[in-house]
Amino acid sequence: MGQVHHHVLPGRARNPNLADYDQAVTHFKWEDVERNFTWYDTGKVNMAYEAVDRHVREGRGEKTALLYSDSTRDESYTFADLQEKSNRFGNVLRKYRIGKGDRVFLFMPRQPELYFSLLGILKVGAVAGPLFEAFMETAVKDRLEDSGAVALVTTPELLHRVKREELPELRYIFLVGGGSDPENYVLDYETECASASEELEPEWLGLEDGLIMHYTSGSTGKPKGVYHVQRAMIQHYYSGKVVLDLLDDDIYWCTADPGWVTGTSYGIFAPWLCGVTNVVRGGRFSPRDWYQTIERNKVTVWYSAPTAFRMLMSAGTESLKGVDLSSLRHILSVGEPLNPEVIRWGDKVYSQRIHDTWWMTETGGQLICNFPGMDIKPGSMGRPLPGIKATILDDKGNKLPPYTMGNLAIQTPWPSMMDRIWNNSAKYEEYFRIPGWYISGDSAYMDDEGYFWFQGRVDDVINSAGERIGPFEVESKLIEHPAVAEAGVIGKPDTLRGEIVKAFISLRQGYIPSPELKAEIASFVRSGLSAHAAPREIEFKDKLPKTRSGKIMRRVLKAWELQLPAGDLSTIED
Ligand code: 6R9
Repeated sequence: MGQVHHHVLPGRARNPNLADYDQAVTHFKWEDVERNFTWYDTGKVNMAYEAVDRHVREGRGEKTALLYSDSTRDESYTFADLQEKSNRFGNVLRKYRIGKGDRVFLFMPRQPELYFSLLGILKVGAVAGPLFEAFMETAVKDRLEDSGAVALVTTPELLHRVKREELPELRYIFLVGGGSDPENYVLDYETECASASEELEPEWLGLEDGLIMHYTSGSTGKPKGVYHVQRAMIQHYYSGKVVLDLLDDDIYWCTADPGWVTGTSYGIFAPWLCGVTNVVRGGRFSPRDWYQTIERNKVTVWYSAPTAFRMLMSAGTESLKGVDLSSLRHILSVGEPLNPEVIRWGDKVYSQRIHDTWWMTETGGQLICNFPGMDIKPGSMGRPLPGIKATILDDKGNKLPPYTMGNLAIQTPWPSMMDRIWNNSAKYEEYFRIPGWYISGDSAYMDDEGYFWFQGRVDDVINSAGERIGPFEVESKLIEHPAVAEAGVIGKPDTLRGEIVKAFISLRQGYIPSPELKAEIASFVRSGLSAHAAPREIEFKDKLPKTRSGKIMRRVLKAWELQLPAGDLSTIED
């Protein structure tokens, strides 16, 4: 482990910024990045202005900003179009007195209106909260309630999952795709936008004013609202340049949904701050469809995830027949460990390296990466971005030597670091319990050349197909089922998805274990919470291992599953 593989393929990186990594690190100053923004001179800050309006003002209004397609739509929008559409929705929000600091959520599938309305929200200084369309009732309610969202943009198909009567702070709903119920403050998005002005002066903000909230899972408690501020744009822009390697004529495709942080930081902000053409493909994953998306749009830079690459790999050469992928010059991955096997497969089928990047919802942007042009060690997440200091700490905060596994920690602060956990300062402070450091929750080691190697999570968070799943949220839903007395949820290793959700369940009296009951319980979670959180495997047990204080010991469940020794059982109940 740890040695450079010297058969590195010729890179097709075009951005010289990091040609000499050590030089770049030595001379790096965030202030040099800040000079690229208009607010550096004017003092007027607004992410949507920098990502859209400034391109229009600087003569790039007719450049294609968004190439959208799904099975029924095929549309293209310029930066000037984005400006007009987002101004209109911004004016709609102002008409209803929604503005600076208000939380406005989005709950809809990927489609152009999601992007227009998100930008409109930012234009008026409100904080955007994108929710993944697969969320069901409970997941939607928990997030809208905790954030105190005052308005929601959604579609008629998803509206029934929004429990209005339980959400007193939610005043307005904007429906994309028809329908309205003005008495109940359900308004038609199109009609409202059509009658609004296309001129709008953005709300001028400070770097510490709100930008976006993403709910994400930890090992305990409900999902946490990770709150980011305008300052994050410095990191989005910089990593767009040096990690995504974006240049003017690139056609960029990030496959992530804006419901996850990758779909906003790198599906919206980074590409548009860098002024490049951004491809969005709606609908479901299929290998053929994805390759055709690359071919049709002549995608040059492609950002995806290990599970997707593994699915493409297992689809075999059949899916590649007759498609021309020669436009691709830079491929990146995030979300889970990128297996060396996948990298070697990528070498063959794409004739280039897939570049792994490491970061989290909380970090707001990429921190440890394989940069274009650098020697890649398959299996390593890469090296810290210039401006970022990463290290490995023990639990007391002592730095550990190379090749020793410990807590992956980042020196604070950096521009896109989360500003707070909404409504939960105790949770926020847990990340910063060692002064001067952010403790990621991942374990890793560093080799003697400063490359970082991911080892796992230190907590019980499950990573299935790149999606972060909190066992607590799933357990809470499970015990709402009448048959379930107790439930403990773990991640079980899986070759395709990295991990799958596995639930151990003890049944209430009178219920008899059966395959049908398993299926029913799984579908209860699927329809109440979301498909990705539903257990793919259920095992019934007479009793679950618990501490004397009554906490289910997931660590013991995991040991059962992996047939490992269960470790210290001194706190177990009996
Ligand atoms: C951006 C995003 C964060 C967690 C993180 C880690 C895992 C992300 C990874 C990786 C191994 C990588 N993770 N990138 N593990 N190698 N390159 O994914 O955010 O959804 O918050 O997940 O994902 O465990 O802590 P998020």
